[in-house]
Amino acid sequence: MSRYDLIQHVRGESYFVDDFISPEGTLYASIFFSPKAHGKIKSLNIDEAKISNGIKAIFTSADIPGENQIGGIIPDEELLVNDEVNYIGQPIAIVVAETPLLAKQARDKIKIDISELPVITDPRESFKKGNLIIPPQIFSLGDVDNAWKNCDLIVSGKAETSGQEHLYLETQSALAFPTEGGGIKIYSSTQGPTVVQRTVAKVLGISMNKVEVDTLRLGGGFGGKEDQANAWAAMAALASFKLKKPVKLVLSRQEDIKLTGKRHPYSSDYKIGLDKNGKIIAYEVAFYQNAGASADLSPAILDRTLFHSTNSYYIPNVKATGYCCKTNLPPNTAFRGFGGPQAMFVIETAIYKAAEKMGIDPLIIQEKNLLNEGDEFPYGQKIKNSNLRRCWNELDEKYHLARIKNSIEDYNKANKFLKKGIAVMPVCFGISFTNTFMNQASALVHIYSDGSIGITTAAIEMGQGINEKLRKVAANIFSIDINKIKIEASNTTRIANASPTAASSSADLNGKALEIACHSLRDRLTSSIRQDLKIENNIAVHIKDEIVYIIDKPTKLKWEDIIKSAFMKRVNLSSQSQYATPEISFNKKISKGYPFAYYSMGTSIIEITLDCLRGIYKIDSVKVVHDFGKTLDKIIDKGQAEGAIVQGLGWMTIEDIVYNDQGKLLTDSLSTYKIPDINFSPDNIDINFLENSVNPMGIFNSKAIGEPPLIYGIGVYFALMNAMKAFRPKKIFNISAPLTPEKILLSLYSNYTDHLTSING
Ligand code: MTE
Ligand code: LUZ
Ligand code: MOS
Repeated sequence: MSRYDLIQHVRGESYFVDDFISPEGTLYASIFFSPKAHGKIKSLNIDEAKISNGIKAIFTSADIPGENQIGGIIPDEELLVNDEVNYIGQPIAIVVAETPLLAKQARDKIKIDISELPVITDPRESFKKGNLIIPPQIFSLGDVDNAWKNCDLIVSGKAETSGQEHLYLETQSALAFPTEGGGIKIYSSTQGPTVVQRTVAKVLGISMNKVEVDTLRLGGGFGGKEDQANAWAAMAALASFKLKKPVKLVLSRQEDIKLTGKRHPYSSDYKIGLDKNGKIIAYEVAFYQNAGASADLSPAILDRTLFHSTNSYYIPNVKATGYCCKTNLPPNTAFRGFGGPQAMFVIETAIYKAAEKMGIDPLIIQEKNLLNEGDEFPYGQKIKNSNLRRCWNELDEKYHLARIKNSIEDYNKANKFLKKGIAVMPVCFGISFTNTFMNQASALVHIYSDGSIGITTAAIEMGQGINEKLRKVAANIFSIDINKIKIEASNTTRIANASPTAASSSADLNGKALEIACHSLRDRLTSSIRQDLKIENNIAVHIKDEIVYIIDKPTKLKWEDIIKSAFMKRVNLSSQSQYATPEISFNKKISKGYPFAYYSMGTSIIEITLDCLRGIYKIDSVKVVHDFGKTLDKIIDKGQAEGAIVQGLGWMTIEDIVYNDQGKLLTDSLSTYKIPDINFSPDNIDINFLENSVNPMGIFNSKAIGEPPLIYGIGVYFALMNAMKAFRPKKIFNISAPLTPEKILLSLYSNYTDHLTSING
C-alpha cells in the first residue's frame, strides 16, 4: 500500500465530514425539495413542521441575506426555489432540528401545492422548443460541405449515451459554524473549496475573507463535487449564519442520488465520409447535451465534448456543433472525462458503422486514421510528442491483435450461443482546464523547527493519491524521509483563489507550485549551510538522504541540524508559491488556440464473452498500453487506470439511469441502479506503462492519469456489438448505450417465438 492514509482508511480512522467531532450545540439540517419536475409553487405550508418535535428553524428563499443565486458559469440557479420549480429534488426549504432524524420528520410534515407545467426530459425536444442554455457552439476544420463529394462512402446515424451516477462513498456533506464578527467556517466535502467560499459569500452577502472553507479529504468526488458541493455548503452555512449555531448537513444515499446531477446523457447525430481505403475525409456531428434544469458546468463540459469530437484521429474536414439543452432534470455536472467520453463514443460509433458498411474490421479504420505527430485538431492545436502510434504498436506486438481475432473467430464457429467479441479503443485526452485562467495553483510550505514539514495546496485528496504524490515531490527535492512530510487539509485561508481539483491536473498544477516553493526553501537552506560552514558559492553543497554533502563528501551535518541553525539565524522557513501553466491559450470567439499543455494517450483491447441465450456477458479482459510519462507512483497510477476503466465499463454496460417522462428518477437506489463489483470486473486488467516517455509539462516528467483511462471502457460497447454480430450476422443493430443484458436480449430476438425457435434449433 503506497498511499499514506490507506492504513487509516482500512482501520476506519480517517475523518470524513460526518466524522468530525461536532462542536457543542450542533444542529442538523434536512432539505425539503420539489416533488414535481416543473411548475409554480402555489402554496407552501410549514405550519405542522414548525411545531414538530425538536425543530429549531425552517428557512426558505425569503431568509437569504445575500443573493439567492449559486450559478457558477451562468447565474441561473437559485439556492432555494422562490417561485418556479424545475426538477424533482430541487431544494425549497432547509429544516433544522436537534437531531438528523427529527429534522427529517419535520421536513416530511411540510406540504406544498404546485400548479404543474409541461415537463421536458429529452434534449432534442428541448432543442426544438428553443430551450438552449447558451447559443450553439461550433468547432470546425477544413471544409466539410465541400468534402462529401470526395468521399467513396458516407454513413450517418444517431448515437446515444446515458447518464451516470457518481456514487462517491461519502455523500454530499457540510458542517458550518459561526465565527466572530459575522463570519462562517465550513468543513465541506468539495473538490473546490474556493468555489464553495465564493458561493457562500454571495449567498450570505458577506465578503470572501469572512468565509473559511476547509477540506481534509473526500470519500470520492469523480466530478460530482467540482461544483455541486456548493449548494449543500451554502445551505448549512445559511442555517448556521442565521441561528449562530453549528449546523451539519449530510445527504442520505437516496437523497444524494435523487437530488444531485449526474454525467450528461447525450443524443448525437453524426455523418462520416471515407475514401475506399478507409481514410476518413469528413466528419460532421451535432451533440444534444442533456444539461438538466440549469447551466451548472454544462457549457464547459460541452466545450470539452467539442475538443474531443475526433478522439485520437486526424480528420481534415470537421464540423462539430454542440447544443446545451435545458430539461427538467437535476442539473447534470462534471463526471470523470467531463464530456470527452460522450464525444469519443460518437466518433467510435461512426467508425464502427462505416466499417460495418465496408465489411471490414473497425480497427483498420481506427489504425489508418490515428493521429500522427503534428496533426491538427479541429481547434487548431497540433499534436506534439505523440506516443499514440507507439502505444498502438506496442499493444499489437505484445498481444498480437490478428492472433486474438483468429482465436475469437474459431471460438465463435465452435459455439452456437456463446460468442466472443473484441474491440480496440484508443484514447487521446487533452490535459489542462479548457478555461485557460483556471490552470494555476499555489502551495504553502512550512518547515518546522524540528525538521518536520507541513504542506498546503489546493489539491484535494479524494482517493486518487494526490497527497502521496505531493509528498514524493517534496521528499525528492529536499532528499528527506517522506515520513517527515504531512499534507494538510486544503483551506481557503491558507490557499486563496484556487481552481477545483479537477481536469486530472491537480498533480501537475499543485505539484509544480509545490516544486517552486520547495526550491526556494532549499536555496535558503543551502546558503544557510554555506554561511555555517564558511563555504564559497562556487563549491557545490547539497543534501542527500538528510545529510549535507560538500562537493561529493558527506559531512556530519544532518537535516535537523541545518533546520535548527537556519531557524536560529532567523531564516524564513516558510514559502508560498504560484504556478501557471505556460504556453496555453484559447480564443473562445473563433474556437481556435492551444488549450492543452499536453495529451494523455494510449490504446486498449477489450474482450468479452456474450451468452446469446440470456443476454448476459462476462468481460474477459482489458489490455492497455498507456503513456503515463515518467510515473510518479506506479501503484497509484495503475490503480487510477484500473478504477477508471471499471467505471467506464459500468457506464457502457450495467449502469442504467432511468427517469420517467414526468422527470421522476426510477433508479434511485442500489437495488435498481447497478454498478460494477468485483465479480463484474474483468478477471484480467493488464496495464502496461509505455517505456521511455517523458513529459516536461508534467510534474517530474509524469502525465496526468485521473480521467483518461475511463474512456477505454467505451471499447466494451463495441466488443459486445461484435459478439452480437457474430450471433446475428445479417442484423444491423442500432442500440443506445448502456448495453444492459436485457437490452441485448431484446435486440437479439424479435420476439418470444423467435427466442424459442432459436433455442430449439
Ligand atoms: N479517483 C478516486 N479514487 N476518487 C475520485 O473521486 N476522481 C477522478 C480522478 N480519480 C477520483 C479519482 C476525477 S473526475 C479527477 S478530475 C481526478 O481524479 C482528479 O484528481 P487528479 O487531478 O489528482 O488526477
Ligand atoms: N473542469 C473544468 C474540468 O472546469 N474544466 C475542464 O476543462 C475540465 N476538464 C475535465 C474535468 N473537469
Ligand atoms: Mo474530474 S470530472 O475533472 O472532477
